Amino acid sequence: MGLAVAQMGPVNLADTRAVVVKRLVDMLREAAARGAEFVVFPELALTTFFPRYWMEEAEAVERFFEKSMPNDDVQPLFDAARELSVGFYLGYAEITPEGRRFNTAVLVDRQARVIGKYRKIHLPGHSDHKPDAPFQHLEKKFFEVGDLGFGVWEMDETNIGMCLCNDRRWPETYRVMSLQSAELIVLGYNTPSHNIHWNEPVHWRTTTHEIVLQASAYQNAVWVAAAGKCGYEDGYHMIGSSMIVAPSGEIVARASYEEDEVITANIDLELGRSFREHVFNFAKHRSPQHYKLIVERTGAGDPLPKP
Ligand code: CDT
Repeated sequence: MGLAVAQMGPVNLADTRAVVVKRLVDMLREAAARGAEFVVFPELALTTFFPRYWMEEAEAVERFFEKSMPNDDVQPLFDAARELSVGFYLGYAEITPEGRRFNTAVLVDRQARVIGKYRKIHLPGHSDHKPDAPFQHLEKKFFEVGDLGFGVWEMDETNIGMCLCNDRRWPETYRVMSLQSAELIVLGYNTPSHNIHWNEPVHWRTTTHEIVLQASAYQNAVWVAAAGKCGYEDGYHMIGSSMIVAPSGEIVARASYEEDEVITANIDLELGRSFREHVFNFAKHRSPQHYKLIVERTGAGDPLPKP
């Protein structure tokens, strides 16, 4: 499978949807020219990472949310995908007809049909105003926890699962999808280089990103493709390091810059099968009777009584 990750440099508050979508179309064309059949774009790809700003919900909806997908602004991307016969994953802020708000991604096939939707489950940050923080992380204010679960869709005989940003740090995310026979897990992210919640060394933001993608690809025998939006958005820095990781846990392609950049790999889906048939033969080796706490407890508690 020809796979591309289209990393985005900054999207500033002043950038219009038209300008942003043109950048996405340019990268889709470059990816197709390099043999890609599927392109992964970032989380909230159409706008700046607006949860960093304190504002009322109504203002956020007006400026940053999409009422439908596709819509007139995004249609050029869907048209290019159909013309080039390239599928894609795209993250955006969704408002439903009932007024519910989600951090969403869609899976679009090579005929430009939306065949899957994912709504982000692990929402980081806070919902209150933190005037002393250098910026906000208001995903818990602007979005509801996703209500669609972690799905897997078959596209051109490949089983593709989706998640978004902070989801990638949680092992359950991948395992729920690998138990549905996912072969490729795709995700977009916006990771601020500074963690406003504690004094996390800046370089850990990138190393932890790498570690979770590599370990999760290996432990679940899947390919993982992660596309970031990065660089300085109106002065606020986010990490780059978009990448494609093999089921061996090895990074096979990685972005070098903090700007729009297409990386590609010809991925061998059979490689995942080898891991699934041997070390991670789930049917043969898993012992779910010993994993009950994972669904019974949310937070950590006391050790279990000893048998
Ligand atoms: N967008 C997103 O989910 N970002 C988080 C930052 C968490 S720090 C509050 C991430 O995990 O990259």
